[in-house]
Amino acid sequence: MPSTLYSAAIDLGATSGRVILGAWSKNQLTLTEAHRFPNSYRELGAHAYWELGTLWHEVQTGLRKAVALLPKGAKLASVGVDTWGCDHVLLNAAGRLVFPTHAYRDNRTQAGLAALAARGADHLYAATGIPNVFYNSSLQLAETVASCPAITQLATRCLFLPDYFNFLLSGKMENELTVASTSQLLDVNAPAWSRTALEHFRIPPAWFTTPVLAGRKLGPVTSLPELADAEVIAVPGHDTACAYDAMPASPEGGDLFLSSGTWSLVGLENPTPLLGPDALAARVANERTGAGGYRPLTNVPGLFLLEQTLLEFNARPATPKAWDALITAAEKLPVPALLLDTTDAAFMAPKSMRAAIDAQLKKKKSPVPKDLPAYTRLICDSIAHGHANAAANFEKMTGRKFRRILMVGGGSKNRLLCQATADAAGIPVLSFNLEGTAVGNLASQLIALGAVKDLATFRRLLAADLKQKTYQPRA
Ligand code: LFR
Repeated sequence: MPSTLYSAAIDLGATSGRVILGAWSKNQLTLTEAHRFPNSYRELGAHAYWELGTLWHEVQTGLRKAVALLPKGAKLASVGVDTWGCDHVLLNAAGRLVFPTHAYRDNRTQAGLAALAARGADHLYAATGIPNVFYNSSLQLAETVASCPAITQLATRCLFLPDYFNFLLSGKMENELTVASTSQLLDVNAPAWSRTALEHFRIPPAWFTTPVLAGRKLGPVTSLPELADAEVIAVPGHDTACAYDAMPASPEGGDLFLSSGTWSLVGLENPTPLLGPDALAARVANERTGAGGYRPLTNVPGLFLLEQTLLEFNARPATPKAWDALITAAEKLPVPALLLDTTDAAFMAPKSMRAAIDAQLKKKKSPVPKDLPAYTRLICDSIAHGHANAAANFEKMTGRKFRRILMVGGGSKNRLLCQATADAAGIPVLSFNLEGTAVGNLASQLIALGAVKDLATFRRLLAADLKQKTYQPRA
């Protein structure tokens, strides 16, 4: 093994993507951002779609830039891909796309969701450990089959987005476990597909193969000649699984995990799933870890609210200094008398987030914020309240008292949100200055390459030189 091992993490988020070069030397990981690019879905007619051609172009650009960053004579050992959950492609045996790729915020699943609510679908929760949520792949695929029945003849495979990028890179089609577990189609008790769910949603079982655990080597990169020596490794394909892997949690289990981006994923690691009426009521999603364990979490609406609101202000911050000024101004404002119900369906994909927020406040006869700092304050406090609720539910369900909340992701840089979370939850928040998803992605590659023994070892080594900031709860 060379003294420095180079791997690239391709990390695609719903609002931005990046390719990060990781250098592993003397048990230390150094990250260099090779490429960063915006991402968004586009509307066509009444629906919302991802532009996969653009994403693939950016991935290739990023990988070429990563190779250009290597010291003379060095080679990229491996690449891995993680993305947001739930979204997928349908392919034929030749790997041709046979259906456009909808974005999970498309409202095409609303009717299916209402039908599930009307019939009561607890048996689906018992089977899959995933609550009924509008973005689940189950509802999306059911809508695809219902609106386009010929698809069952055309498609032979369903790949989730990380699986599809792995396929574009390596030519191998595999379903990886962590992203498969976001679908509501996986058996909660096995690394296998759920007959109950597939039958319920009328989805052809032949579209899936038994999910592989993270770390599976898929073979060399076949689509970019300059990367022919690099191995494609199926890392935890779900970005949230990668973010959780990157958290230096104490092995005793006293930590709650919070990955804060467009969504806030509040949860824990557990050897078994959390099921039953309390878990269902708290919308606990029993997603899987790369190694096959469980990370029960609640998906709390996150910084999408702020990102979308900012788009409506010309005065939105463009530099770190301007961001700091906005947060400082928001911090000086009093705690809002009334917080937002961030789970309002009107906030999921509004034409105008500001108008949606104002409408909810007006309905409650509460004044609307007067400027951007006031919106920022209201949104951050409301998201933090969602974090605290989720934390309280997990304490009730597990009978455990959590000592700390570990936080990674874009929100960990937002001190207003970190402090508000500590205040609302009543326990310290430790925020890490860390590209969590990319780090978890790279960790899986390093373990697969034999450079690191296992995840516990990686976390221990990572924690040794990690910068962190602690926010103590205030009364
Ligand atoms: C975060 C995330 C969440 C998932 C949501 C939709 O990026 O992956 O975990 O619930 O996106 O897929």
